[in-house]
Amino acid sequence: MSDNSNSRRDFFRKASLSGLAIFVTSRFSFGAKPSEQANSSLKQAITKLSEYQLTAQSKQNPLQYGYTDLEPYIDAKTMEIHFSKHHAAYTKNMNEASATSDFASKPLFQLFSEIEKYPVFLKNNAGGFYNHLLFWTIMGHSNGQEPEGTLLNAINDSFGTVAKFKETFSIAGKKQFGSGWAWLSVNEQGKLVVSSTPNQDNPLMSTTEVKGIPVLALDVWEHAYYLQYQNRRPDYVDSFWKIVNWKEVSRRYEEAILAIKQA
Ligand code: MN3
Repeated sequence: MSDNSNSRRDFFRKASLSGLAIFVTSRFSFGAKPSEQANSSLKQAITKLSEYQLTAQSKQNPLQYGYTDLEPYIDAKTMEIHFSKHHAAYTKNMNEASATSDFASKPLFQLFSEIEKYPVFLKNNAGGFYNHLLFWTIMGHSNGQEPEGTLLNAINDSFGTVAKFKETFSIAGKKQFGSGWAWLSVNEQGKLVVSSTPNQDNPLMSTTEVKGIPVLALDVWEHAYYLQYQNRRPDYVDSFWKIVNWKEVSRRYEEAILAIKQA
């Protein structure tokens, strides 16, 4: 018998003597609760993503298209203000709030996964930084693209049809009360799920109910549509489908699925 099993046996004997046997045995028999296992596998999966290199000191990535390229669905002035003022401000605030902190060099996704430990100011601005960074990449000039390949299969699997998925996602965006976001994410079981969050929260945050790796996002803050659509948020949400960059959503989906399989 190895030293290891001797010490294990010794541990159980001592635990039993001290009246802890039932507690110890039940811990070993049942292990972590399913929800704890799910959260820890998601925490593992996010470390495999290319965006895990982002920190609270990261900067805006340049837009991969011009301010006019999303017209007529999103007007150039809205894009300009949204990118160069709103997103720039979240980025600057996050950079400044973390500059002299011990979490400046920690991965942003790690901060999100334990966001309750940090000030709300950081949560709001780091969320604003990341959510917009993702948002810009999943849009592009309209070219009549639709989901295809493994992403299409996954959408059909979770929602029945692409039309039903779009309806579910659109409702999430239209019904989000006040400022917030609609999301399509890959959850810890590798399934696609739709959700919405308030403010600059996102599905990577420990405080968010529906957790996952986001692959598609829609900003439903008024600053995202008010110049062109005023109070008509539903029209803005419906227009969004004309400018989704499904190639990038697919890339993000494949990466998320691989990360979850490796976790
Ligand atoms: Mn915004």
